[in-house]
Amino acid sequence: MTGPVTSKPLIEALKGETMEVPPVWLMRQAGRYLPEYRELRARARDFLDFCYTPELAVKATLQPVRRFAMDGAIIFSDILVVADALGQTVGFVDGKGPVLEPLDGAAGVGRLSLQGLPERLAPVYAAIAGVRGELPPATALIGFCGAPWTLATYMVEGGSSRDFARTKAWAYGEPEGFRVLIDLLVEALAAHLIAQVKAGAEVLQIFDSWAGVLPDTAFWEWSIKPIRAIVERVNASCPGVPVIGFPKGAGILYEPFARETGIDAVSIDTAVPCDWAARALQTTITVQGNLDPVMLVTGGTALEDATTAICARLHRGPFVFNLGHGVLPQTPPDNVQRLVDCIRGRVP
Ligand code: 1CP
Repeated sequence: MTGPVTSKPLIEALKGETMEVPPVWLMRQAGRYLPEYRELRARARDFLDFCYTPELAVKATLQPVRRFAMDGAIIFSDILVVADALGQTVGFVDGKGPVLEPLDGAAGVGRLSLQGLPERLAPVYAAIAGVRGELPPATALIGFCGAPWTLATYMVEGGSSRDFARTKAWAYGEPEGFRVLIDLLVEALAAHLIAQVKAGAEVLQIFDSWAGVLPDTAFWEWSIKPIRAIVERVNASCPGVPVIGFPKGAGILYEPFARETGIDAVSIDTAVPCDWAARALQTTITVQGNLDPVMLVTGGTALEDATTAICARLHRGPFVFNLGHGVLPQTPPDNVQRLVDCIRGRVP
């Protein structure tokens, strides 16, 4: 091939092309496992401040891209910035994770507002524009948000949860009240995704990290339907921008999720068998996934064998290499290099 790079492998794969070498990026590819990230993180007052300082967010986004020549750059931000922008009190406690003032039912939802959102999230959009200016020509910039259900769990529980009991009790016991929150989140998240594209994002991913805890009828109601509403809005405003959906833990419900939400690609978690994904999903949609993040901690021939096996099962159709969930903080960066080399056929 000659001439300048005119296309980006990640975008081609997401649009349905079967690639000779699968494009690769990793969920949570920026983060504590990188020494240069820890150095940058120490410069910000707290994690939200880090996300809202474009100069720092641009640098964090580009760190793994420069180190590993990833095919995708995911903007450094968090799913919880939208809760913050809606007016909820959000904090991040080192070693504990996110802490929010829990929403107390309808009254709490009534205090949230879409009004201040574009202004509060302006630094995220500034960071996206900044990254676009510095991105290698073959790398695609990925914007993202949490799905309404997943974001709602953090907003209602006040942080991470084991059983999601408060959120489920509300969704099961008073669905019309819970719907007011979900509908508000559909509006907020669609606006946030569209603004990210206007700022320079070329691909979008919707993280439904806790979709897998829902029984099937609730999964349709609170995962599939709200995501479909978001995808419809995004497609209308940003035609041609591919959207990836990640309903972690959805099991056999991956099939209706892929079919009914209108997404262009589906990210499969570690428990989804690649052979099944090739048959049930990849015939109609691009598949992304699904190396166990612990393999990336393990390294060695186990990592290479697992990587080769995933590629062998999914290379016949449109495929993007990724993990089944995010990079773990204890991951040796050299193992990430080894993974990328293995995918690109550079391991002897
Ligand atoms: O520096 C630090 O210690 C903060 C750790 C951290 C980081 C690096 C948090 C707090 N968020 C992030 C960045 C982040 N979060 C990114 C961009 C970086 C990248 O991918 O390279 C993205 C895409 C997210 C998305 C995110 N945040 C999700 C969805 C993906 C997933 O992991 O399932 C979720 C659920 C969150 C909430 C959140 N924010 C931070 C933490 C530790 C968590 C998870 C809490 C929990 O496990 O419940």
